[in-house]
This record gives sequence, C-alpha cells and structure tokens, in this order.
Amino acid sequence: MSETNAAEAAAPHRYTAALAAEIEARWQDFWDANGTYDAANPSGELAGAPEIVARPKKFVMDMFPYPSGAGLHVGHPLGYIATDVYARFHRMTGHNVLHTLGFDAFGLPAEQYAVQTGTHPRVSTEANMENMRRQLRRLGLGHDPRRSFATIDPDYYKWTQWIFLQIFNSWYDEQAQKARPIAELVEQLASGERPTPDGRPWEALTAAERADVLGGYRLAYASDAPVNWCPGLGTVLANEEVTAEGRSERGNFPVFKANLRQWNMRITAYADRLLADLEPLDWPEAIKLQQRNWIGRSEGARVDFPVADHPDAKITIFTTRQDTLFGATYMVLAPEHDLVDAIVPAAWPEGAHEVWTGGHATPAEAVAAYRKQAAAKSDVERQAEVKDKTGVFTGAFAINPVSGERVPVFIADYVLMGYGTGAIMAVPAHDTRDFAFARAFELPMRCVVEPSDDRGTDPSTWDDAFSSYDAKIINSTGEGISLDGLGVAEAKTRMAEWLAARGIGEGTVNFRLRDWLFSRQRYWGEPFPIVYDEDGVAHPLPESMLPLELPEVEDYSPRTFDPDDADTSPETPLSRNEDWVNVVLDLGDGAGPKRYRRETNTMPNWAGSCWYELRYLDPHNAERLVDPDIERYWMGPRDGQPTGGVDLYVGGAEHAVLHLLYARFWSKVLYDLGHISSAEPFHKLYNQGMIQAYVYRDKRGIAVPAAEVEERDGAYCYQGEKVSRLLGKMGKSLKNAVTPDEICAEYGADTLRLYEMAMGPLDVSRPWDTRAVVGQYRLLQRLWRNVVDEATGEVTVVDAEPDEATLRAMHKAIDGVRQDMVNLRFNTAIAKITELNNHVTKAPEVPRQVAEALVLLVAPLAPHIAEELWRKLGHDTTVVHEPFPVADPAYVVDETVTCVVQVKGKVKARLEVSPSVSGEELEKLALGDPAVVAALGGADIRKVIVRAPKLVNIVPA
Ligand code: ANZ
Repeated sequence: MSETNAAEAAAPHRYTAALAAEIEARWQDFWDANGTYDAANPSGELAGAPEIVARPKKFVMDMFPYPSGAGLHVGHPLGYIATDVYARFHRMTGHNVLHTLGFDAFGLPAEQYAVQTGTHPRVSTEANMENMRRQLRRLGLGHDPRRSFATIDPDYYKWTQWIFLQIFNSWYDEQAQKARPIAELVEQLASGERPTPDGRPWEALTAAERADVLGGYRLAYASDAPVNWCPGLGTVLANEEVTAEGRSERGNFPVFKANLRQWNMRITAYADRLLADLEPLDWPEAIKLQQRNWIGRSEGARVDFPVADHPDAKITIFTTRQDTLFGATYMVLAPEHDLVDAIVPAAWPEGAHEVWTGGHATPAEAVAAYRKQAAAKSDVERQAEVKDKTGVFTGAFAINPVSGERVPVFIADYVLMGYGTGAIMAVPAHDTRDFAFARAFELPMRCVVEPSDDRGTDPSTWDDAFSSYDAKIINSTGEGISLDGLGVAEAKTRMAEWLAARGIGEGTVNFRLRDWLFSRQRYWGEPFPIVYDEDGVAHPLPESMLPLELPEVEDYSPRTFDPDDADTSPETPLSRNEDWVNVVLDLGDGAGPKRYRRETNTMPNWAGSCWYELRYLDPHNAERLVDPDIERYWMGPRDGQPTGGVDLYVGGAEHAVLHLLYARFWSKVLYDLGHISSAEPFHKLYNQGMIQAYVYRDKRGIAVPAAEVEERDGAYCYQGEKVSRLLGKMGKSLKNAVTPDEICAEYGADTLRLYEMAMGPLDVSRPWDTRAVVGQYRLLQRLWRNVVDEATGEVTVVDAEPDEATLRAMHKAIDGVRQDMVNLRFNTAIAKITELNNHVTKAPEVPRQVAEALVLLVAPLAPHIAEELWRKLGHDTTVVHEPFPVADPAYVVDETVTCVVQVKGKVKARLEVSPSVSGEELEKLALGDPAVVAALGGADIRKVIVRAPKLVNIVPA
C-alpha cells in the first residue's frame, strides 16, 4: 500500500482533492437546481418576492470575457472570483444581489481563426463559450444563469442595432446640452427657426441635400475622412487600435491614412459632460486621469489669418497661446488641409530658396510629392518627438493680423488634420516643434515671452524654444493692442478680446477627443440597420425589421492585400452577398416598396460592450431595451450617491479609455433620450492586478515549457540545459499558462479561490506560484478537521460556551473580516480567518458557536466546503443566504494595549496594560521593568513623560 493510500485508509473522511471534487460538483448541481443565485427584479418575468426586492440592491459586475479558443488560464478568474466573493458577502448581509456573466463574442480573433481553419466564426465561438462556461462553472461562481447572454445572440444585437438607430436619429442640442430626436431638428429647419446652411428654405432642398444637412448634426453619421486603412487585415481601424509604431494592434501590419466613407459616432459632442461627470465617480484616480488626458481639453483661441493675394481665403488656426501672436513668423497647414490647393500659386515666388522648395520645379509638384510621403505615416509617428521636421513651402503667404507681417505658409506632417483646425501659426521661439522646423528651414524667430533664465532675448543664439506659462510678454505692441509686461493668462484674455472685437478670432475650447470611427470591413460583427436608396441617401430600418441578422455567407474572409500596399481599398465580405445586399423594402415612411442597397460594413466589436450592463437587468425583454422600473431599481441614482450605475465593476486597467469611454457615451445618449435613468453606467470601478508568471528562456531566448523546468541549487534547468527566469505575462505563447482545471483537479475549486484571493492586495500584480497553492489547501483541511472527525466522519463540535480568549479571537475576526469584505481586502480577510482557525485547532474541542462562525466567514471565499460543513452542522438551509456573523463590540475592544517604554528616546520595553491604566500606575510599571532598570544603570531620573496607556518616555539626568 502506498503512503497516501495508507493515510486515506486511516482517515477516510479527510478533506482531499477527491472529496473536494465530489462536494463541489454536488453543490454546484444543487445551486443550479434551486436557482440559488437568481436575483429578484421588482417586476416582470424575473420578479422576485417583495421582501427580497425591498432589500438594498447590489449590482456586481465583471468586464465580460471574449471567448478565446485558448480557454481560461488562472490569471483570468482573478477578477471573477473577487466579484463573486464580494457578491456572496453582500447576499449574506441582506442585499438583493445581481451577479452574472455574459460573453463579448464578436470580433477579429474568431474571424481570423475562421479564415485560417475554414470553420464558421459562430461555430468556433460557440465551442469556445461552451468550454469557458464549463471552466467558470467549475469555480463555483454564483451567477444568475438566467441573465447570461452573448453579444452575438440576435435577440441581444437587435438592441445594439436599436441603440444605433437611436443615436442615428438624434442630434446634440448645444443650447440644451443634450441629445434630442432628429425630428425636432427637422421641425426647426422646416419652420425656419433654424436656418439651413446656405439659407434656402428647407422645402427647396432635395432629399439628398436634406440628408446631407442632417448628416452634419446626427450623432451617428457617415463621412469621408482620413482613416487608418490596414491592407494586411483588410479593414480600417480606430486610432486606438493602432500602435505607437503605426501598425495594427492585432497582427502588427502597417497602417496607412486613406480617405474613405465611414460611420462615425459624434462622441465629441459629449466631451464636456464626459469630463465633468468623471468627478463624482468612484473610480481609481489613474483611470480618471487617463480619461481626462484622452478627452484633452485645451483652452485657447481660433484666429483668422488672411492669405496674401487671395482676398477670399483665410487660414483659421487653433492656438493655446494667442498671447504669442506677435511671435508668429510662419504658418503650417496639415498636408491634407482643404485650403492647400486653393492657395498654391503656379510658380515659386521671388526669393523662395531651395530649403523651402525641396528642389521641386513648382509649388504644386512639391505639395504633391510631400503629401504622398506624409500619407505613409500614422498620426502617432507624425506627432513623435523627431528632431528632423519635414515639410515644404506652399509658395503662398499669409498676413499676421496683429503685426501686419507677411509670413510664409508651409505644409508639414507635424500638423495633424484631425486636431484643432488642422492649421497652426508657428511661434518658433516658444514652441519646441516650431523651433526645430524653423532651424531646419532657416525661418525667422522672434522672442515674445521673456525668458526667465539667462539665455537672453535673441532666439538665434538659443538651443531650444523657451516655453513657459509663468513669464512676462515682451515685443508685443501693435495697432490698438499692447501685451508688453502682462503675464501669460492675462495676455491670453486680452488678445482673445482684441480678436473678438475685430471679428478675426475668439477664445475657444478645443478637445483632443475625436469622433469615434464606427465601421469595420469585416464579417463577424453587428450589421448596420441602414439601407441606401438610389441617390445614396441612408435610411434607417424601422424597428419592426430588427434584428437585421448577419447573413450566412460562403466566404467571410475580408479581402486582404499586400500589407505594404497603401493604394488599395477595403472590400467588405457582406458586399459579395448580392441577394442580401439588394432588397426591396417598404420602410413605412410613405415611400412604399422601393429598391435599396444595404450597408455592408459591420459595427466594431466595442459596440456590444457599450450597453451590456443594461441587458443583464432585463435579459429577455423583446419589447423594449429595458423596462424603466427595473432599470431604475438597479441603476438609478440614489440618496448619497450622485450618479447611478453598477455598484461594483471589476476589470483590467487596459480598458481605461476605450470601452469605458464608449460605454459612458452610449449611456448619456440613452439618458438624454429618456430611455434610462442613470447617465453613468458604472458608479464604482476597480482594476484588479495581473497574475504574472515566470517565463523561462533557453540560450536562444526561446521560451521553454515552464512546467518542465527544474530548480537545482538556485539555478533553473530544462532538459539539462540552464535557462533564464523572468516575470512576465501568463499565456500560451510563453509556455507558462496554468489552467484553473489543473489546480481544481489537484486541490479543488475552493482552494484555488482562496489562493487567488490570498496572493496579495487585489489591485496589485502578483506572480503565480503553483507550489504555494497547497498552503490554502491545508487551511481548508484544518477547518474541516475542526468540525469533522477524519476517521469516522462524525461531527466533533461541542455545545459548550467558548472561553473568553476564544470569544475575543472570534469576534475580532468577525469584525475584521466584515471590514475587509466591504473594502475588497480579501487577502487580509483570509489571514484573519486563518488566525481564528489556528486558534481553535489548538483547543481539544471546538465549540459549535465558533465552528459555525468560521464556516460563515469562509463561505464567500470557499462556498462549497462551507455549504458542506453547514449541512454537517445540522442546518438544512444553504449558507448562501445565511446572515453573515456580526461581532459583539464588547469582545472587539482590546483587552490590553501595548505600552512602549523609551529611555532617552530609545525603545527599551513593551508592556501589556489595560486600556484604562492610570498614568501613575503606568509610570510605576515602567520604572520597575527589568529591561528599563538595566538601561538606566542606576542613573538619576530627570523627567518621566507619561502618555497613558501607550507611551512612557524616561529622560535620565
Ligand atoms: C501657437 C503656440 C505657441 C502654440 C506656443 C504652442 C506654444 P494642446 O495644448 O495639445 O491643445 N497645434 C494646434 N493645432 C495643431 C495641429 N492640428 N497639429 C499639431 N499641432 C497643433 O496644443 C495646442 C497647440 O498645439 C497649439 O498652440 C498649436 O501650437 C499646436 F508658444 O499655437 B500653439
């Protein structure tokens, strides 16, 4: 008989992996069969008992997973376990808890996989979801299964499409500062209350012209705009999907700027509100900061510069430093700027030297050549801090409106079309990029902000621009204005007023935030509920035609191209399906049945995650997005909490800007249109840390399977060869993934849960160490042994009253664990439970009261063993809804406090004293302590300072 078999024979009722597996499977079945985690809605199909609905609510949510083919590794469930513990604790403290999990299942990886293997993305996605569901179920997560869904379900994306239509059918009313139905704008235009852009009456406009006008207002609109075209992936990408190197985040292909007709979301209309509404949110400060930077609010001015020899043309620039206008010695337009072609003269003007012209024969030729070069660069590359600025002279001059000077106009790629007005006044003395450009192109510089260092006021002698907000303006006197001697802020205001008074500019606020590029040339996404008539006018489908299902197609691969070929353009998979694309429909708009062409782009995979929190509330509603009562119950703002939203949302910090900003934007539109009561989706956000793993690499730097590496005398070996060890990400590619399945098989899910929660504070990244998991396994074994006899299986607890010390240990643990649970400090909660468990392990018999408290304390963390022990202790209820123990304050106050005794400021002794000890008594105790007597060595005492009960300081003479 082997050693373990012998041990098992002697202790057949020991808590082992096999027993854990049996218990866990049994309780998981029980929970499923009894709907233990069903959350109660106030009304409707999922309505619960009134007394449950009357409890305070808690909506606890995870960022839902993408069902990847690799399945879960132990890093993924960290957040899921944490929210589960938190949700369970709140169930036990009298809350109606909503906790569930769906799948974010559209997107590129499934599609790439499908293209490679010929499996339909739906087939592989469903299989991946099935596998992940199994893995998640094994962890004992207390989800309400009735509320789970995937974003690819037609009855889910029906509402994604419906929201798109809401956004399409609305505009942002700047005056009211909110979205309103587009029909109300049409009324204003039709009645003449709001003029049309060219002043003609609304009735005089053709249908196509009207559509164009409305397109300028709609919150979802199609436009020709420079976009990130990725030939290698066959699709355009949002800025956020392009890396700093100008390549695709996925696949690492080159990305080019191309002008294409694309759908956009006018998120910029909400820039101010997205910024202001961040304040009251209970989010990590770092995430708020990232959102603020992303939105990038800058206060400055727009200024018009007349173009010399073109009386009709003016260049409007955006600057944050209108106080430096006297120092503007040249101008730059983005290469793509509309005005360029209009102002380029036929020939170079007198004196245009070769550095300016780049050796080209004519300005037009120079411009064309430079544009081609700039198109190959991404915005990120264009903004990079490269010393060598490139550009070319357009041959045109503008007039500086304050100094009256003629200044040359250049195009250069460091000016972006998508920011401000796509044109700048260059102030080389005070802007680093302008300085570098001016040096390269031998342009004049003028100092207008007095340097605070000793460089003097002649920029030709400087090494870099002088830029400061804390300085005085000089050299800035012109007609009717002088800024000399003013500080920057004052000068900015003065200049803005001067410009406004002359009608050549005004103070303005600019945002870095761009509209959100919302279409992809891919198959595996939500189809747009849009059709085009023969004039190319976009029409929304009526609600009755939703969902517009993704058609089955033979060939769902996008047409990809040579990754380096910028002269290509996208071809969407849906466009090849002529039967689906060309339809005769009656849109119910009075036009009768007509021929239309469907939109063949699909929505980006961010769409499905923009509103999924709402679907969890009312998952089967086929009539409306969400029932208003149900939405208000779970999401509505309440007393003492200025924003509504999910009570706890846990996910990775990598979603700081995109997902969270998009979801906030959709919430605000739906809120403005009266569909929901909370303008913010997530009240409290928490970012869990990452579980890292050791990566072992051989001499060639290639990762070797981590599980097969052996440690010998502090060195790491793989197949006899030394390998290096570094902390990195966990994953298949680094051959260091550990799956929850392996750990569950070896120890059980409860051990895995405890280990993940015990590894450290939740928001800190930590290295995975399979060898340390056993520590939590032993905790559960000791807990089990404190209740159950391992040989007989009998319950061993006694009905005796615990002794004083045990009562104190128990109530202190209860008190501490409660606080830790509320504050997501699960690691310290486990430490306290361990301490109490060890305390009773020493006793010959465990009082029932303490055993029950331990079981309830551990229940949110290790629910299966808790259920089993609770049953064994004679209860016939599930532990899930048992009240969490409450500490008796009488036992929580410390029986003694530690008093520190110092001699000459150095700690010499610690005394355990009663909290109510008198000063006199404390002094006597301190002076009598042997360590203190020794430290004094018979010296006289000059002074004794007593701060009862914690400190005595003795000063010898
Ligand atoms: C003159 C000036 C003088 C500027 C000076 C800065 C310092 P933020 O703060 O990020 O909003 N700018 C404006 N539009 C641009 C564009 N499309 N591409 C590249 N740069 C652009 O930056 C605003 C400043 O960035 C603006 O103020 C403008 O340069 C530049 F001492 O104008 B400034």
